[in-house]
Amino acid sequence: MAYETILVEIEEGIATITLNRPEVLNALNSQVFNELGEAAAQLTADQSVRAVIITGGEKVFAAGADIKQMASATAVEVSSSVRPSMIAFNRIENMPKPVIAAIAGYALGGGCELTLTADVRIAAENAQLGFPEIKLGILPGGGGTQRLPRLIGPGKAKELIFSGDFIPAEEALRIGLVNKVVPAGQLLAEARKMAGKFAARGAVAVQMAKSCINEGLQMDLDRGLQYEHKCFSLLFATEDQKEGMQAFVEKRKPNFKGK
Ligand code: CO8
Repeated sequence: MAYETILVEIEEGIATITLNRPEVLNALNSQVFNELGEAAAQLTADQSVRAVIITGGEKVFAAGADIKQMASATAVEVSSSVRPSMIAFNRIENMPKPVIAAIAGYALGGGCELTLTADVRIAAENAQLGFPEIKLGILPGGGGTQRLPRLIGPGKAKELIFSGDFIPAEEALRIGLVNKVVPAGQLLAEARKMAGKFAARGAVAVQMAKSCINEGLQMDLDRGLQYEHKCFSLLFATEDQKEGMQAFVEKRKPNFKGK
C-alpha cells in the first residue's frame, strides 16, 4: 500500500516505519493515524518481518497530535476521531513481534504516547519527551494516562502530565521512560542493532514472551503465572525449542525457523 505521511521500509526482516511530515515536526493528524494502523496490520501479517522500528528520523520524533486539526473540533467529532488513533496504537502495542521506538528530538503529547505503545524506547541524547496537553486545556488522550503510569509509576506520571514539562533523554532514562540513551547520529544504527538481536531469537518464543508480559499486566499475579505456564508449555511443541536446546547440547549457535 502507498502511504503519504509515513515511510515503510523492510530490510533483512526488520521493518522501519518513519513518520514523514517534517514541515510540522511530524504532528500526527488523522491521515497519519490511519496509515499507522494500516502499516501495523500489514507488518503484523508479513511473516518475513521479525522486528519493527518506529522513528521520526534523526531530527524529531513527533511534536504531538496535530493541534491545527484539533483546534476547532467539537466533542462529537473528537469522540469519533479518537478511534483511528486507538486502533493504530492498539495494533502497534499488540503486534506479535518486538517494536522499538527510536526517538530523536521532540516526542511530545501523542508523539510520546506513540512511543509508549512500543516494547522498547531508545532515545538520542537530543531527545525531549513530555506530555504538554495540559497546557492546551486537554489531557493525554492517546493512552498516556493509562500506559505512562504502568511504565513509570503513578507519582512520576502525574508530575509529568500535570506540569506538561519536557524532560531530556537522560532524565527519561533515570525514571524508566526510555531504555537507553545513545549519541545523536547513532540512533538508527543502535535501534537496528537491537532489532537484529531480537529478530535472531526464536520468533514464536519472542511473541509468547511479549504476550505473557502484556497480557499478564492486565491480570492478577495468580492468573498471570498460569498464563505464563501455558505459554511456556506450548513452546515445547515448537521446532525452535528442540533446535535451541539441541544447539546448546552440541555447543553451536541455534538456527531458529520461527515454528
Ligand atoms: N500540531 C500541529 N502543528 C505543529 C505541532 C503540532 N502538535 N507542533 C509543531 N507544529 C508546527 C508549528 O505550527 C510550525 O508550523 P508553521 O511553520 O506553519 O508555523 C512547525 O510545526 C514548526 O514548529 P515551531 O515553529 O513551533 O518549532 P519550534 O522549534 O519553535 O518549537 C515545539 C517546537 C516546542 C515542539 C513547538 O512546536 C510546540 O510546542 N509544539 C506543540 C507541542 C504540543 O503541545 N504537543 C501536544 C499536542 S496535543 C496532543 O498530542 C494530544 C494527543 C491526543 C491523542 C488522541 C488523538 C485523537
